[in-house]
Amino acid sequence: MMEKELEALAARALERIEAAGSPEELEAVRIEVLGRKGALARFSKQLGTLAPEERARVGRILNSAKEQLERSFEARKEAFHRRALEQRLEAEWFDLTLPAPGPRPGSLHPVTQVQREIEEVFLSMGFTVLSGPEVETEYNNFDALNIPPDHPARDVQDTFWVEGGHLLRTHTSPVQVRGMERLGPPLRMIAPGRVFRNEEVDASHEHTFYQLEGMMVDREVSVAHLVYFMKQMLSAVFRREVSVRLRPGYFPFVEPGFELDIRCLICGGSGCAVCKYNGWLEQLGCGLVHPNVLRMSGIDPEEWMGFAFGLGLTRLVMMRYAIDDVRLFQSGDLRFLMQF
Ligand code: FA5
Repeated sequence: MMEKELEALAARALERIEAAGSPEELEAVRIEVLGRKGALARFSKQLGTLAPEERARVGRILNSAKEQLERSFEARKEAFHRRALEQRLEAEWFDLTLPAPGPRPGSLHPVTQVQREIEEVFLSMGFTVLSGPEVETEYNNFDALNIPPDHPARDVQDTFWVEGGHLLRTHTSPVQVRGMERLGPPLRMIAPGRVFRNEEVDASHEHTFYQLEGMMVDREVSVAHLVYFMKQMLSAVFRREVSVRLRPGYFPFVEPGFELDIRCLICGGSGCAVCKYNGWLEQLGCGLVHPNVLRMSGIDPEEWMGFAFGLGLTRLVMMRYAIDDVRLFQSGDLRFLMQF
């Protein structure tokens, strides 16, 4: 009687082990049949009610059923394990013989990239690229540029002074002075570089930023030349024809002096947040070189004339890539830098 039940139970359990679709299902069957409170355990408890010789016989049957079930349970479990491993190997396959990807190549800083583009444009038009030191003399930064000693630009608030009367250049214009003295007239030069001002830092003002200076000295130089070269440069940077306008602007080293604006590239001139709703964006200071400046560098203003400009390179890069915070440039933040 018990024997038959046992055989039926073992047969059913075997079927369920074979049919289990997942390790979880399999485990549920195991607990139900082989667990401490499972079906087989209940049978062993009943063994006590049998006569001694019956007990021994049914006991043997019970043990062999238990062993058989345990074996098929282990086999099934092993099969699940193997299948999972195979799936993982399939999914995570990789070719050991492929060369390693290596470190991600770096890229040039966006200011350097735009600087180099502008250098290419001017080199192709016969200009020389010059550089000057970041620690300058007061003479080159101010006096030789016709900036009188009482001019507000010399104010301690704007200038970082260095021991011995030197200073961190506040603009790239002192390279004009170096250029005139080194090259002599006629000359065409540009000078990109880092400049420093003792200013309160905010989204559009840095204490350290980049400018790009330019100068041309020849026998006949007019504002038309100036506008032509500015349009060449700005059209190259923005990769389209740009409209420019001149407004009067005061810089002691040029006469007449101008602020040059371009028609807003975002709204095309109709007014938007970027151009503060006036349709134009300020780009640079420029003008015809003041006769005093030529004279101080040993060039006769009766014979020669020139134009000069000073571009806020950092601001230009901001406009080109629609970057709204100048502080990002020197943040060293790779999330920013990796975009270029
Ligand atoms: C000058 O520095 C003149 N040397 C430019 C010049 C050269 C005029 C030759 C005429 C002939 P200004 O101080 O305006 O001018 O600065 C030029 C540009 O530098 C500004 O238009 C602006 O784009 C940028 N600039 C000025 N201050 C900051 C700052 N704190 N942070 C970022 N950019 C600045």
